[in-house]
Amino acid sequence: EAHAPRRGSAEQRLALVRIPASNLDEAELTHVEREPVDAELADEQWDNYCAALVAEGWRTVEVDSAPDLADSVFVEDQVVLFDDLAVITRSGAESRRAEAEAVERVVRSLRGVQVARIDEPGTLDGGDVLKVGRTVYVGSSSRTDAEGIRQLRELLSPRGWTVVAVPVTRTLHLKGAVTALPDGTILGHPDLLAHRDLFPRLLEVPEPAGVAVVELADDTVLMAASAPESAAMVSGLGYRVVTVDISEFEKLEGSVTCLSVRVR
Ligand code: CIR
Repeated sequence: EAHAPRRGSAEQRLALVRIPASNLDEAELTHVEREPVDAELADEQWDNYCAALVAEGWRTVEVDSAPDLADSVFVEDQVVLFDDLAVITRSGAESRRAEAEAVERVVRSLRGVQVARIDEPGTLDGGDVLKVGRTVYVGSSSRTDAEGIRQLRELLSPRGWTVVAVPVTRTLHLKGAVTALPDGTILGHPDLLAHRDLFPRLLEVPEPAGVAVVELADDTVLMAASAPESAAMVSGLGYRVVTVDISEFEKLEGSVTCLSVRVR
């Protein structure tokens, strides 16, 4: 249970995380071939990921472990925050639906957070949701369907967000193809992105893994060690770039974004 200061106050920089499951090596795979996962290394990389958040001034809040839910470490897919509204998702992969319950419990313990849900039959994964200013890009993917997008739009339109749906065909999730820098510049990779014209101010990064950045502060982002040229490019734009090695999670189609949910 976490007790956060009032929302909007400067101290509240919480990140939800969830320790890797014992059967992590059974995680869902869609676009990549299965490779052996080193469970011990995965745990170490997860610890380092959490330590990097803490070092940058975030407080990590652990969702109760789910030893049998292989993909539970990818907590980002289960909930998305829009100001004071937390939207609990309904996973596109049936094997992942049971992850939501414990995530919802933690979110409900956060002060000042209102909870809504994507309901059956809609599906939506947090990995398909990219917020840039008051625009919410939502991937229409193998995980997020039209009904999920419709429900999200219905929740967000009255709250002053614009939901822009983006067909996703080449990656599992939208955020496998694009994320954004703190200044709103979209980072994308030409091989992964099918509809670049939907995005204003798009910068192409040299490596596929380089599209994923987590905003840690106005001037700081977190990136994967597997994308050194992209990290150098972002660093050249005047950002501090913190890198973490997440090789074991990348084998399972995870990226830096999906290992936490940032609550501001
Ligand atoms: C899955 O297929 O659901 C997981 N193996 C990977 C989820 C990655 N999530 C994300 O990028 N948001």
